[in-house]
Amino acid sequence: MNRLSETTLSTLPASVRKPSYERSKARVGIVHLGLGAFHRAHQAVMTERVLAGGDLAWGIAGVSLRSPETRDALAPQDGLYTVAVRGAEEDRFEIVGAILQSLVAPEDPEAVLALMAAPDTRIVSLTVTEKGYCHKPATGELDEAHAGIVHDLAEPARPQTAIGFLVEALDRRRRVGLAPFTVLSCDNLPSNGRTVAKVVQRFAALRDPELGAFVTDKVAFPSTMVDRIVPATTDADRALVAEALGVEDAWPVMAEPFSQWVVEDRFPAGRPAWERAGATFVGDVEPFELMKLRLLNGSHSTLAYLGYLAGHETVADAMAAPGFAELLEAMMREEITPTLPTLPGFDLAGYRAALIHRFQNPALRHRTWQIAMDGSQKLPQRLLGTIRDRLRAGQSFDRLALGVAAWMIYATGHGEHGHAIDVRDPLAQRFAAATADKRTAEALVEAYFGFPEVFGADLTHEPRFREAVTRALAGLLSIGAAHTVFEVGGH
Ligand code: CS2
Repeated sequence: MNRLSETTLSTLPASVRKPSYERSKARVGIVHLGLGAFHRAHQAVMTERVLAGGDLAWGIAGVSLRSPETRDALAPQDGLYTVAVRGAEEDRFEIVGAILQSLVAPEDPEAVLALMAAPDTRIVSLTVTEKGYCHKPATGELDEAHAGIVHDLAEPARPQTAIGFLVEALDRRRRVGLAPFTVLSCDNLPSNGRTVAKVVQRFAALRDPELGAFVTDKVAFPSTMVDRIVPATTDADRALVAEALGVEDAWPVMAEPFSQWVVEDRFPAGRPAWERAGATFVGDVEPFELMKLRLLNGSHSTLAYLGYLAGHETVADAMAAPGFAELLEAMMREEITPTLPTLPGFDLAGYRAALIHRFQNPALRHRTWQIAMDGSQKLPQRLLGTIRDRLRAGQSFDRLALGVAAWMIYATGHGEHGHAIDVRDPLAQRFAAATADKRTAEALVEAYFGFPEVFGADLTHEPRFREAVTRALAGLLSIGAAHTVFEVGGH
């Protein structure tokens, strides 16, 4: 079978959407760090619409900070790839051409820096996941002991971390009198613009106080709320795409039909008209971010840990089991919604109902194990912030505590019947060591409270938190996740 490329585009079925602009005339205006599936199914698709609208100044150069796999898949395809939009009833396919170049940072950091420092580059965007910010999740401060940060401070011209790349490129622009690019975080972090600003400004100041002042005074870091469910691609997905397209795509991406992007409109160096692609530009993104992180991601993580422990491979499988949908619905409505700022005119009940529906999408096959990754980085903004607000208001949070308790069991590395779990988390080894000989709920909670970088100094000293999590954990340890959800879900 032929490979997807510029030359095989004309052989695709007429129903497949293809780039409608002259790709050879497009220029790189955006350098994107973190060339994963999410970026390719979200920002790149919105940018594709801008290019199709005739503004060819906003092509993307995608940078992988670690592995060459995506570049190796895309290069023989002239950068083209498929987005398979998988709905409950039908699939739609689109070929995206917005990624004009792909680079692998460890192979040639200089090439990445040169592109970031080029006059045409006006935005550097990021999807590097929570841990890519090298911050302390509980406080948002730069983790100055992080191995990558230590390296990048010692060798600024050959950075390894996204933070090191941003600061070195900004410094190069400053030295030649070029205006800085706008830094656009597209990760699921609270106030992601402010979070990245804080770590970048601190890193720059550690390198040189003048550079620190420049970054603080001159660089814009708009916040964004990003949303689209994009499971990791499997070989079965590749086969599905090959069958539908009649050509092979080494790395297509799978996505749900829903896509949302709310962006703070602060781009001193200019920006694409992403609103033409459905993005919403607002003065203050934070209420949207909080809503999405707490309702969607908070439920997603709860579902992932409980669902995994109960033996469900995918989100849709868990949603079909007794009690899960009811548990999430009640958790969102009773425990999370009252903590959210009001968004005038926004239909929160409709948003919650849509989330349940999205999680039920049977075509996506989103693995609970995938969402369970990096819990130590995700829990603070997904569940713990909400719990803090509930505590402050003197309100109960039993379902949120159940999510935290399920994570505590998951992160020990041992599932319900003693089977080993492949825990992916920067703190995985430390969690395993700290919980190794702990059998009771009390002992486990005590072990996890030794991680203030996750729980902060406050929650570990909060008796109501300890009590609620210990109770949830004791329940899970005695009757298991499936029964607990069945009972709590109100059956
Ligand atoms: C998920 C998110 O993997 C995860 O942790 O909760 O990636 C989720 O699918 C997206 O945030 C949806 O926008």
